[in-house]
Amino acid sequence: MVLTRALSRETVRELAFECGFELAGVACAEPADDFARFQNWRERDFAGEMGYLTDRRGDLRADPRNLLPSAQSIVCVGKVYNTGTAQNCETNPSEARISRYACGGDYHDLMRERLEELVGLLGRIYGEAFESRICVDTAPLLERSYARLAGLGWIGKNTCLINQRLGSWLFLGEVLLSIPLEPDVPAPDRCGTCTRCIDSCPTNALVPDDSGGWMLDARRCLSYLTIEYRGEIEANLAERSQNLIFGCDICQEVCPWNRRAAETDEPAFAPRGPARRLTDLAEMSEDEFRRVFRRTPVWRAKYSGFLRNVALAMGNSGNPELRGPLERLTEHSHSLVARSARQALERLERTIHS
Ligand code: B12
Ligand code: SF4
Ligand code: SF4
Repeated sequence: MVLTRALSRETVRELAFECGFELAGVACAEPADDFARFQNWRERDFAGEMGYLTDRRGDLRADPRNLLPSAQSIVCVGKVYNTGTAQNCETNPSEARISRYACGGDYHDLMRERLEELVGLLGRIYGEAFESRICVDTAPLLERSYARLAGLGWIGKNTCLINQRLGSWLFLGEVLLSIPLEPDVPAPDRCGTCTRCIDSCPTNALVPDDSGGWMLDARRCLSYLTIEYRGEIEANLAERSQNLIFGCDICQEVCPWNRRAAETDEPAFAPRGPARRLTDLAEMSEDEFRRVFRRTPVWRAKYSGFLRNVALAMGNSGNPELRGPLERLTEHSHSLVARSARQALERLERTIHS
């Protein structure tokens, strides 16, 4: 491979830091061995109803050149999203918990803007014509796999990319480039004999794979159920969702590598949104939901999914004062919300009377 002298991977890293990323590295734009792992995961039906992973769009993940035929390198970046303000309502079951990544604005916009800036800087130094393609989350690319190959960290048993110095509260993004760059070396696995994430998962969603490692069965994962899943959540899983109304951080909260996790003061990630009392959230109209959560990650759950989650959290609260507001939700015009509220009310009555 002919390497461009002016654009070394060290230069790329420095430029990425200038653009506000805490991590950067380079991987080859070639198929990754991990695609076999991805296939196996799909075959075991672990993707649930995430059609974009099981249909043709999923197949595109076999080779990054499906996204940019001229790609030779992938610049992978990591951006810390942990604002250090883990919600103090974790122990109050009548208040909602929203996972850390979703407490601020929509990260896709910020990551894309910064990656565009990076492409501009790379262009100025490279000085010749080249092609590029930016990916953040939604493109059919195995982001964690390439981040691992680019040396950003290892894949923990909780399936997250963990960096030894910064922890795992990281967003990932990539730029595919038609420029050849020397690749980085993957970081070693540092989970060792620890199994804290597996032991702490409330729904046992982390399951053994076929090679002595671990996989996430999304159908059991509270992150999938509260964000991506559009139907009624089964009672035996819903009763374990505590007060989590959007996403789940448990398998990262317990990880020793997050004990001294890096923090960010990026204004776009600063926590915002309304009070977290479940009773207040249960009364939100569709218009209010739009006003508060549009352009934040929570928007993805849609109004009906959001209220479904709020109803389930009320059912798990054990608080008799939530009976009235929950009864009102059983009459909701969205049938998903009404059905979920009925399930939650049954649970609440059971816990109050036991
Ligand atoms: C679908 C999806 C989900 C699904 C399924 C997650 C899963 N673990 O499969 C759900 C909705 C559950 C989810 C949840 C979350 N997600 Co998500 N999600 C994705 C998405 C769109 C695709 C992931 C995918 O292909 N899954 C299928 C499995 C098989 O792939 P994988 O987990 O990526 O694993 C690959 C590699 O890691 C590798 N691998 C896995 N295990 C091992 C082990 C070894 C030893 C080796 C060598 C390799 C290896 O092989 C796999 C196949 O390539 C990516 C964005 C993207 N385009 O990649 C974001 C992404 C993975 N999610 C992200 C985030 C932040 C989250 C949440 C933290 C959000 C939250 N708080 O609720 C949780 C974390 C839950 C968890 N423990 O994974 C970040 C990950 C950041 C990080 N540090 O790892 C991503 C990269 C988005 C982004 N651009 O920042 N997510
Ligand atoms: S995100 Fe929550 S439910 Fe999903 S694997 Fe981690 S601990 Fe389990
Ligand atoms: S909790 Fe332990 S096993 Fe799980 S990802 Fe962290 S170090 Fe690895």
